[in-house]
Amino acid sequence: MIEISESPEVTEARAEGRPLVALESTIITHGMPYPQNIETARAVEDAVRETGAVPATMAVIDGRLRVGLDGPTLESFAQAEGVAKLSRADIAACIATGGSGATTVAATMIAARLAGIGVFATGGIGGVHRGAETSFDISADLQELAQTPVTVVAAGAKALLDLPKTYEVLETLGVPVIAYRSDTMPAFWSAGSDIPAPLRMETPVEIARAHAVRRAMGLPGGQLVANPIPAEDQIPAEELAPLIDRALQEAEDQGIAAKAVTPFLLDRIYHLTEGRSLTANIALVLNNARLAGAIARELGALPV
Ligand code: PSU
Repeated sequence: MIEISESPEVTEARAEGRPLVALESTIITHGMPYPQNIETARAVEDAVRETGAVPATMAVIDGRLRVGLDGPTLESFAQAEGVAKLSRADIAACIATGGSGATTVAATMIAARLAGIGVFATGGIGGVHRGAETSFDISADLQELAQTPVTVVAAGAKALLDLPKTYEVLETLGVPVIAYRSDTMPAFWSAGSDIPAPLRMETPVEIARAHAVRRAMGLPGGQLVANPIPAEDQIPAEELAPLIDRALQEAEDQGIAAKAVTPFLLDRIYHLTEGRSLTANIALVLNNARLAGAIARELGALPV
């Protein structure tokens, strides 16, 4: 029913018992402009390899779930226009109809579970959009964290969202939110915020153990590891706030809705910060890839 094709690198890693880290593809097709998207995708894969783990970038291509993309496929994805953005609601339909698409956090978690991969690195998860009390726009990423047993390493939720409401929803859904070496929640492009961290951990092995204990207890769902952007790469929240407000106003004026909202806002903030948001986004994804690799290694070393 469902064909899963693994890259030779992923197959070899399995044969050698090496840890795997899942990576998403929507960040490539919808999150960053070309050519920075492909440069980042390659650099993120290399950052995972440097930890001794092996990257598995996920996508659906011609009705097949791809676990690990080769260089030419990654490049064609990075250059393609109008690629579908797949989430829980449409990934099965895409596979069934022989289609292609990039995987969001939610869809990558589903793919990782199918492939038996426990750790996944991205930039920032989706969450509760500002004004959700009238638009009802809440990312499917939050529900996925409640259901699918994958540890997601991100710089928190994207700061263009309503962060307090996003963390309220995660609490309601019973998702462990672990800030890495921080007492406050990171805010994507900024290292901290005034939101207290629900949980704090200091080492990859603690995070791996928490993943394993949830599995042993039969608790459904994953964990969110919120890894602050390195201080030297961050953009202060006060500086970003008026630019985020402006981008949100433009989205409203232009009637941008549903799946188009996040890519529109990221692109507008990129232009309004004259490219600095992208530089920060790249730095934080690389930072997350390194932490995810370390967690995957620890998870692989734990007794099953
Ligand atoms: N991280 C980034 N940039 C991105 C994303 C994550 O640094 O573009 C993507 C992920 O695929 C995430 C999606 O699932 O943004 C959120 O989209 P939405 O708000 O429409 O659920």
